[in-house]
Amino acid sequence: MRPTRKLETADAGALPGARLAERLLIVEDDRQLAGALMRRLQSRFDITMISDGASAAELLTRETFGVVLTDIQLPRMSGIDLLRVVRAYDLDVPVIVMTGAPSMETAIAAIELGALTYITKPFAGTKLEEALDRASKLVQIARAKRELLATQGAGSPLAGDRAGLEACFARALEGLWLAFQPIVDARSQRTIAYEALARTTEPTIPHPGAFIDAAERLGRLHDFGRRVRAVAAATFSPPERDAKLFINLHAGDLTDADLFDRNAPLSKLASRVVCEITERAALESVHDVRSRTTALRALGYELAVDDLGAGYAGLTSFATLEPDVVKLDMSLIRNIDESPVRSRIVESIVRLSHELSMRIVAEGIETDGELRQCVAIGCDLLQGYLLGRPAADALPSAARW
Ligand code: G
Ligand code: MN
Repeated sequence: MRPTRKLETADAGALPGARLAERLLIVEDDRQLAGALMRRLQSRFDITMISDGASAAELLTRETFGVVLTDIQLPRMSGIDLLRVVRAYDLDVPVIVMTGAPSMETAIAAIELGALTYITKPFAGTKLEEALDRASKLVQIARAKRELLATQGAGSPLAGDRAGLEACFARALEGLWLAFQPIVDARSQRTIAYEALARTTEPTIPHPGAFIDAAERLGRLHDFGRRVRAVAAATFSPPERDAKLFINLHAGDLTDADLFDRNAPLSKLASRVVCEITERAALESVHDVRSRTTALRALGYELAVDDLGAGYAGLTSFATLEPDVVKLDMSLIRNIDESPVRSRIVESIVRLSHELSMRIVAEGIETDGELRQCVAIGCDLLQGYLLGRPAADALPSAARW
């Protein structure tokens, strides 16, 4: 039976949208600026002022605010880490990040973590007021939308409805299963590995992205990762007995002790497993990535960089992971046979990777032309619908060329 939906936290439920939107939390350690912000905004907002990140994080897990305005450089916890906490607990409060020292990395991190806007100090003209205005309108729209959805009953979990999201997530974990997609050796044309892809019987979580999104919002990434690894260890039984297993790790999984536990179910298969770590996630957020990847290698795992070329231009994942395998994002592969420019770029990535003793997987191959071009360019391993769709039972690819 579907549990009845309940709006989050008692105080939020009791506040009408307009009043909640007025509750502003300012996190600023510079006293002068804090005072100036207070004077400037107190006629329009019900302001709570906090001077360090950790106290603000703690407060946010207990109380609901309409808008959060935070500095980046703060004592005890940075504004970016605070944003992480906000995303884990309160699901849709708009956060405005302000800084006196803008840098590309913090701006990117802030946007990735869903900051509403990023403003630089000193605040010229009415920029600050405009950002706050926009934020409080968004809160009101979010609440109205939530109410509307609640009157409709079913549907996907509501953004701010933690209880509903928790219930969906629990069912999704319960119904988690893995599809396996063949990865084919370009020379022998044999299936030599399978990538495990998370699926669930829970209808409100339609794809892996939504699954991870829910896990992140609920602060339960580790539970998701553990379940994936346990199910992988229990259900991976390919027809080729020595086939390898490629498994997707989230950057956050690197902080889970279970991953490094010798007695964890997947650890026993480690020498057959390649851990894919996506280029999309910010590895910078993980403390001490180097020693963690070293520990994974010590257990017998190999490492792959996943989704290479999917929009992220940095070299951090390459430099820090020193991967054994590089997986080219399918956006690079799409119509590669019709694009000499893309072919040349991919070819040089392949060549450089080979010089570093890394194997290359071309992902997302859908057509004969793409397949032929990937082989011609020197990709070692091939994956995509043309070679085999993800399936509940690990099935070898039937494709020959
Ligand atoms: O991020 P990652 O590379 O792990 O994601 C793989 C996703 O791509 C899976 O959800 C899988 O179902 C999908 N996929 C696998 N092969 C193909 C393909 O040939 N074409 C498309 N469009 N998607 C694919
Ligand atoms: Mn992958």
